[in-house]
Amino acid sequence: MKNKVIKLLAIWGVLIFSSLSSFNSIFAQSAMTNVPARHCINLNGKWQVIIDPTGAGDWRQVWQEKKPEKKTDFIEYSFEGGPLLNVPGDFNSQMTELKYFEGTVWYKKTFDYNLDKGKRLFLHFGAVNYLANVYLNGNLLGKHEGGFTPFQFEITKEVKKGGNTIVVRVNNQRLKDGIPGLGYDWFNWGGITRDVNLIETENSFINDYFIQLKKHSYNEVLGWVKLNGNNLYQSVSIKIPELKVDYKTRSNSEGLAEVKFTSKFKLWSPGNPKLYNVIIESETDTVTDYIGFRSIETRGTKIYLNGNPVFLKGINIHEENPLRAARAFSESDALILLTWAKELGCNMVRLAHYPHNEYMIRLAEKMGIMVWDEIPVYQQIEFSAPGVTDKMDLMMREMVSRDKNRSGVIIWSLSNETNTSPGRDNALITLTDKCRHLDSTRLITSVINNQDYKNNILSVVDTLYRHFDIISLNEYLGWYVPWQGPARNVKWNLVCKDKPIVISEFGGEALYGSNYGPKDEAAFWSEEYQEQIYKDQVAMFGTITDLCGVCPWLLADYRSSGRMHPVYQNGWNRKGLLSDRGDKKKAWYILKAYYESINNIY
Ligand code: GCB
Repeated sequence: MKNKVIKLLAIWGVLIFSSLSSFNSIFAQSAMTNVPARHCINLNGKWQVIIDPTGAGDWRQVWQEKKPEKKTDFIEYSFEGGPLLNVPGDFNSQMTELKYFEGTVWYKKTFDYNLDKGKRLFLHFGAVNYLANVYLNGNLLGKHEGGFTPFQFEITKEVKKGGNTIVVRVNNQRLKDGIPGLGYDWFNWGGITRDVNLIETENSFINDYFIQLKKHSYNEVLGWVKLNGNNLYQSVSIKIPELKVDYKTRSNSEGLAEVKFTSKFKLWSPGNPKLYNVIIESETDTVTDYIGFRSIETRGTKIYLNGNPVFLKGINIHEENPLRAARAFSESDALILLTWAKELGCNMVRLAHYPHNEYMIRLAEKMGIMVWDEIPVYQQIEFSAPGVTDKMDLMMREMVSRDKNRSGVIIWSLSNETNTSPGRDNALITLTDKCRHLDSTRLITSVINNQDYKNNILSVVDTLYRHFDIISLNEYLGWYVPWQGPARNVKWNLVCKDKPIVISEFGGEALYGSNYGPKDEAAFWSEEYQEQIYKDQVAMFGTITDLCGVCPWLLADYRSSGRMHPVYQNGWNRKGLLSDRGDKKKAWYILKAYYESINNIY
């Protein structure tokens, strides 16, 4: 068993390294786990910025911050006297000039520090969308690609006593070989969108750990602790005071310690979102977490939570607070979104289409809401472009690494609506296998939408789902695809009949307050039309035998520049059950009643 665990640990270590090194010469380090529990100095607040639509800052080398020495030194940039932006936060919603901006913004922040001898310092970003080049005191620390996952740099050697300057070149231009690629149906919020922290640690510290129930078990924890530093060979303990657990182990010469113990847990569930205070201790460091223990698995065509069949009453959510028309980033944003989800009767949220901020994940867990966590491998990804599969790999690792101790997270979703091709199949099958290696305890899926719908028969032609734990299907019957017969008579034709099915999207647009008018065209944007889609869909759900969950598109209207109808959309995707002001549309009540009618112990 010991060998097996060490092998698993080796997979984490080796694969993180190899995926990083293959597409970036100076790359960020993968972030340490559980940042909120560390000794952090927060760098949030006002940052000075230079807006750089032409990329002139690159050749002027603005990170060097040259200052004029004599009157005839004409240096054509300066952070001093320029605008300020809030961090965290997208830049588009903070200045009218930046509303549709997709390009470079340079950010600058100064800080004083006095690092005691023997301590280490890390600069940690919760997320920067999309490319970040990070400089400290005029020198490049490294780069990170990907807008929704954390990364860090160790700055122990670089940090100066007294004043230091961080400059970040943030670029949110769409890339053909980016993830997501050029086209996506959400707003491209750029900027330093999540918290920035300095994290001080001891020389040897607890870098990471995985403490979850072993697959299929309700009482056995199987995991590991990983130390970082000079002193890797240490005694390590896991304490759960409430359960009187005091498990002791030792790390090996690579700083890896196996964790394996049993206890009588009150299992986490939506009805009882029990979290335990867990103390992870080495000789040189202590990290405290709140961890839940639960089992999630499939057997045949059913999903089981803690051994009980569960129907996922889901809702899709974008990481956007519609009331501010801005990227969501705080615990209070998360509270608004998740309180709505609760009121709707949901027991799960699909955090579309990328990993949301950690407040959202942790609050959902606390509130008893299961989470579907996803990476932005979305629609037209260029699977064959050089480096793309490495980027997918890295994003999957960064998501799993951050959220793997959250019992609320039950699903890793690795893509949404990709077109069939051998390149795509290979890439997604490989990614699924790697994800399963990293974490065998959760369900893995990819969302597919390649269906044929003729004579009221819906045939799923994309059979990639054979490789996943659940079959996740998006269908827009009643909206993009007109009904071809009564909804309750739709026949579902699946090639693979031994897995649970979840409808991961359905819905239609409605402008709040728009009702059937004398003109026909108005019907398609009215609340009544959206309401009818929900009624028809609910009628159809009743006929799908292996249906284990539904997840409508989506909780609230959200910004999407491609939605250009000047009257009904005006830059918003209107498929929300709530308007951009939080008003409930008629369809809200249909879904709520449906969820209330489902006899589910969760
Ligand atoms: C989809 C996508 C989702 C879109 C939605 C829509 O299938 O997965 O991201 O925004 O349709 O509104 O059309």
